[in-house]
Amino acid sequence: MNKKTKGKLSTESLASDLTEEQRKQLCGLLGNVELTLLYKASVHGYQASVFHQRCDRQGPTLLVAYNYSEYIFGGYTSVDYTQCYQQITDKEAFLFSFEGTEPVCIKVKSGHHARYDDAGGPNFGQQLCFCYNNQPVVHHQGGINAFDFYSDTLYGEDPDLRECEVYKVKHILQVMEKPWRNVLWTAERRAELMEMIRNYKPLVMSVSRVRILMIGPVGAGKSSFFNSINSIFMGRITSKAMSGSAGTSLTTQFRTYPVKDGREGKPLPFVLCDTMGLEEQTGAGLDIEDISSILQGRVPDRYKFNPITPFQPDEQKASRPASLQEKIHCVVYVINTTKISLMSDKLQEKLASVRRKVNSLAIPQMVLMTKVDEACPQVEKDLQSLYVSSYIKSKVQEVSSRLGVPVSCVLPVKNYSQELELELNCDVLLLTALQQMLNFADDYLDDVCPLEDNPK
Ligand SMILES: Nc1nc2c(ncn2[C@@H]2O[C@H](COP(=O)(O)OP(=O)(O)O)[C@@H](O)[C@H]2O)c(=O)[nH]1
Ligand SMILES: [Mg+2]
Repeated sequence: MNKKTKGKLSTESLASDLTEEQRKQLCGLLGNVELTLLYKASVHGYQASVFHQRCDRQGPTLLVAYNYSEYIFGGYTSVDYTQCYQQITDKEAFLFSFEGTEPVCIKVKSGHHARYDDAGGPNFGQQLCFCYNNQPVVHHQGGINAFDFYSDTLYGEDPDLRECEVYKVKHILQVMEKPWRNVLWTAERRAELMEMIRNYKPLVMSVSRVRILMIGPVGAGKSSFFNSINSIFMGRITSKAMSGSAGTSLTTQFRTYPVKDGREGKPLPFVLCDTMGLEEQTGAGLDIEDISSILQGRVPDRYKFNPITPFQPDEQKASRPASLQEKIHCVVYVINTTKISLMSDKLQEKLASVRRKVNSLAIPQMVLMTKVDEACPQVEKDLQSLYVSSYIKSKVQEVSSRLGVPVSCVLPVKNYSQELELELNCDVLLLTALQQMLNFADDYLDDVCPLEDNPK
């Protein structure tokens, strides 16, 4: 193990056992953070009392344990240790274990019983108890199932610890001098964007409304984006598309959502198409063949996908190509900002195969980077700090390189999720993203225009 440490990591002369690379990987799970070593069992001892002396009331902490089988594993809790003798609810808690070079993250299920906060050693879900009985061991016990994990994959079933460290996790904001994109956060700008969207006319006459397809993992915020756009034009918060944080795909149907310009208003010139989530496993969630059928306009609204067999087009209909109006004119990958670093190879591969398909049909594509509020505490406080946050910028660059979409085609947004009222800054970002989608759809129509009978 590399014993070299960086100044940032240690207080007093405490040296971390993490390599620089491992520290970076762990920070990737946490956002833009700084780690400060509070407790190191080989120096301070494995007694729970010492652990509490050093780690109580320190805010969010990350525990990193090392066993003799070369496993590095542990957990994160966003809630202080206080010895209150209560079950701790912590929706942000997770366990991790290094598999190869990258840590695998196991999120807490509901957040309930994420820890039991007593005078004993640190524990996660009372399932995984570190420094158990003041000894250099980790103890795995059944009972509460706050986390789903196996002790063999997490730590090779070797309970003897050679080290146990607890780090204080501090979220930091790096502000840039100049915003890297200019946004006018004004009511005039919002009105102007709404007006441009209202008056938008697809470049080809046979297309009355452009069709925008949203693709992404479950929980990324696809349904919420539709709800947010719908809310803006309705002038109040709406939730027509079912949204939620359930583990498996809530949306199982292919839904096409037109948006009206107000309650009695005319339909707006676009349709947002919401798919079920893109699950990582093959044979679950949306399949590449299903996506291909959607792109080519063969899947009807409310078609219920079968995760086992791909969409089977109606024989008669399949014999004639779908009209331009029915096809998808712009593809939007919806990606949760907080999950970019955690994107699995499988998901990345699946997205790459979707992108190849989309490319082959010459459909423009962009990325909607959602949940910027959850990714950066400063942005949560003030959305206007979005484009001075170097962390958000780094996430835009990361998603751009992972998905192979230019940085200029990555649009960060905050969807409405729990708000009761519309908020100007949210609206400006959401409308800017939608405006870009319409422009892209135009690029596509412009391309296919000579092939159509009906150019304007
Ligand atoms: N804080 C925050 N929550 C969001 C955002 N977008 C979506 N959510 C929440 O994330 C969860 C999943 O969103 P949903 O739209 O159902 O995802 P879908 O599976 O892609 O359709 C819901 O609880 C939403 O309220 C966002 O930008 N910020
Ligand atoms: Mg959905």
